[in-house]
Amino acid sequence: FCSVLWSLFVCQVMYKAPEPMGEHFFAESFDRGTMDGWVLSRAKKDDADEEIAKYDGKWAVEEMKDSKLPGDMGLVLKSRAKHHAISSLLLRPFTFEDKPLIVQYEVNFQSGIDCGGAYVKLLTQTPDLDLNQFVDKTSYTIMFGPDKCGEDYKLHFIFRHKNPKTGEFEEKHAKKPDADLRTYYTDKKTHLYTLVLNPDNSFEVLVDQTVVNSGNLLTDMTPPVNPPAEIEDPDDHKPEDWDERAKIQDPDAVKPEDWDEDAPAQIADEDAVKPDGWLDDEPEYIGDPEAAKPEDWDEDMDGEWEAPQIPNPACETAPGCGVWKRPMIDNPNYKGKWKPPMIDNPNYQGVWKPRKIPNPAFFEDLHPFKMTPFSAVGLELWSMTSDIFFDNFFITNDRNTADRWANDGWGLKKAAEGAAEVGSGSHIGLKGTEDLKIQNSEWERRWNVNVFIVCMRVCVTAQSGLSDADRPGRVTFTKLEKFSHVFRNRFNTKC
Ligand SMILES: [Ca+2]
Repeated sequence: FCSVLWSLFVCQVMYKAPEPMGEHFFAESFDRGTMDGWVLSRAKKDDADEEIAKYDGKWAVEEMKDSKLPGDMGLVLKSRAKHHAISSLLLRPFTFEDKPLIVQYEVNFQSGIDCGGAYVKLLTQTPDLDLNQFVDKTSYTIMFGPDKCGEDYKLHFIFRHKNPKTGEFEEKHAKKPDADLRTYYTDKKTHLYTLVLNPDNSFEVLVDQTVVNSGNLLTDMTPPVNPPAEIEDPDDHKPEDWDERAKIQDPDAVKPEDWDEDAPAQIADEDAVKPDGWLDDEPEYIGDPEAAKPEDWDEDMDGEWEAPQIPNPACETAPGCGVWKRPMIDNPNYKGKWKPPMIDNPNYQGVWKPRKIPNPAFFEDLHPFKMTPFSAVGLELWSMTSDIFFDNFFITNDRNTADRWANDGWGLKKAAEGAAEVGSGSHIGLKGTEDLKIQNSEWERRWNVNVFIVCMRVCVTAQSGLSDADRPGRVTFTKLEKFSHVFRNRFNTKC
């Protein structure tokens, strides 16, 4: 029993690196603790100031700052305000044929993220691809992943489409996800980013195995993969006599004879009567009788002194003072300037538009999934915040294989981080949130049970090792095995 307890204690810090199972083109857990297989760019950026032109940002393979899984290493972007570029060749180039592409990796913004990217580039297989010279201009087939600056939260999915007519490449951007992405950048938890491209041109972008964006390469990219079949003729110009006036003044209308254009808009109200008590002889304002001429007033210099004007106190109780005037009212006979009425223009030709002509640049590519093969995965990033943690890169053409890798890597990490606490998915406002919560709880439970089972096995191994030559030792093994079996059944787990 004591050894079981001891094993439990030891096993709480055990970690098992994920192993790729099934067909894959790239799998990297960094758990060997080295950057073997990764190439640091030694290039310089063309269009940058000298002091920041070099790709000299630092990378390290290390555990997360507050790792809950000792031994679980990742690739960490270590420098602020520097260009970083690192890449690694795939096991073999990925060619787009009749199977999907699934790209998956984890990001943890350990120190938050002010302004910086954490996206991957899948580098196009070209004869001159040199990972030592990986720069921003290096050809990529797909760019995918999070990017944030200020309050602009992005989750890129961009692919470079080859124009079948000209052979030139053009970036096609997926529409912005509807989901609120902020949590993924701010909660300092490890999030799993997955891109799924299918041979039928459909795509999905997932975070933590929940779809946040989806669509079709033919209909949901900007600019569209295929240009319009017709365009407006740039050589067509509006004729000078083109009549775009929908309404005109009636040329046959005549001003009625009784139309008086001179009648004023307002007239004095002849029905008005001067109110009783109106003081015709009292002015509205009088000189202030209490005012006195200042002693230093010089009539030669200042002119004749006059008392300042104040409202006439005699008017305070009267309806008015001074000359009474009739109030003005609207003139019922007012007509104003005569204008002919508007009628439909019999010569109206509509709003002019240039004529349509066949688009000389037109082409139709119905299989944009068949992108240019890629042979390396790279991170080419600038960030104002360091400590971006990357882990468990995986590229495959089999969804189940990707899910298994995710379960063994991100799933374990998620459970260990305690992120199963309903958390990360609960405020992203997505349909799958409940599923995610259940899944996370399941992970937490399975992780705990797995830890226990591993402990049991360690214990059993120790016991059987001690009793190789002693059959009673086998009895101990059987008891522990039985306990393990019962425990597994109690928790209804397959592990
Ligand atoms: Ca790892």
